[in-house]
Amino acid sequence: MKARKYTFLLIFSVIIFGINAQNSPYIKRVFEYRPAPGQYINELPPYEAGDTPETMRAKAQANLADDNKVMISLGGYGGYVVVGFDHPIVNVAGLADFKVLGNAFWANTNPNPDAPRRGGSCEPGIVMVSVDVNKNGLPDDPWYELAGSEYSKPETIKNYQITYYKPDENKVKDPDNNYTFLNDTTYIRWTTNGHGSGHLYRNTFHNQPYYPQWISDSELTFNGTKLANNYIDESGNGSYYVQYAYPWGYADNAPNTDEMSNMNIEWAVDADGNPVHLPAIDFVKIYTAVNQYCGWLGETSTEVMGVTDLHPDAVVSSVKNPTATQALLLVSQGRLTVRSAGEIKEITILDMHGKTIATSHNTQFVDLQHIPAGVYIAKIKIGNEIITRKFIK
Ligand SMILES: [Ca+2]
Ligand SMILES: [Ca+2]
Ligand SMILES: [Ca+2]
Repeated sequence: MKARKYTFLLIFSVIIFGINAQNSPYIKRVFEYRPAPGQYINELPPYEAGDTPETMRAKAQANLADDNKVMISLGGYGGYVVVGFDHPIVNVAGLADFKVLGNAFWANTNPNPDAPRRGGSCEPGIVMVSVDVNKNGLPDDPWYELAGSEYSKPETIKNYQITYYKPDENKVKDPDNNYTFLNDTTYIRWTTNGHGSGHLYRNTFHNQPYYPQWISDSELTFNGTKLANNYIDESGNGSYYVQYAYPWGYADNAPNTDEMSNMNIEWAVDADGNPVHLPAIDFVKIYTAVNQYCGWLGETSTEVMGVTDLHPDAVVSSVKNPTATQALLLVSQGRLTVRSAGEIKEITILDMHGKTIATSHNTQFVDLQHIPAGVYIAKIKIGNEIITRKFIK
């Protein structure tokens, strides 16, 4: 009798522990930090003699993990960082799932009333997601791009490839004699797969080497989707550049307080551009999405300060593909989401006394903001069937 009681207590405490165990909304691990050359490289985070890809990875992790929010720079086009969490980020239907923190800001005044979008310092990065399919804890599985607002635009280049060549830091400088801020216009040469070539310039504000010094390779190659340039020289004389935000789906493209910096796993597409449904993701990769140079501002580089799960306590239902008469229930951010392959005609929420406290028609969502925390019953009419589920708010 006593043994049974202890067994019960043990199980009970395991359940309580399970309920109390909280997922961290923040990055836990940086798996790889491989920036392209840039004016902030070797400084954000700082390179010191003897550093290796592993020690620089650890520095990037120290900056981004938990709530540290210390910036790293990804450099010019293609430079990237790969991060992971202490739990899978759930793809909640109809809601953004995570936020990428950068250092974008809006200009104080709109310099161009005719501009189609808000502008300031917007340095868009492509965001990719991946699932730990082989369950080894490492990001060695297929990647899916979050198709942001520019994904299908004709000016967006897919499968862009760029190679940067390590410069001789003691080379003879080639200054721009008409623009005093650029003191070497042939500093770091780059070539692409049929989309032109050029140089990443050196400017007078940053005197350290721009090529990542911990990487011994004499060439650095990156691949991905390239967005069109997003800057306008509003002054016309190289003194005032504004980088305009793309509408949605890019890192470091809008202030962290703005919903535009939120990402939705529902935007994921495969390499052929087909939408993929991912119930949850384990890894996020961010890379600089433009190859542009803005005079004294230097090359455009995506910066990252963190990634935050917007609903760390959301759970993936064990039912992977609900049939017409099955439904997945998810409660997050004050709303109930019902996922079903069938047509959801009505959702009625009852309290434990059987009293109706909310209803919705012809939608998968029910707003629960006004309902106190507790246990409830959802009666869901799918087609001509009614199913009943219990849930906790
Ligand atoms: Ca979502
Ligand atoms: Ca893996
Ligand atoms: Ca930035």
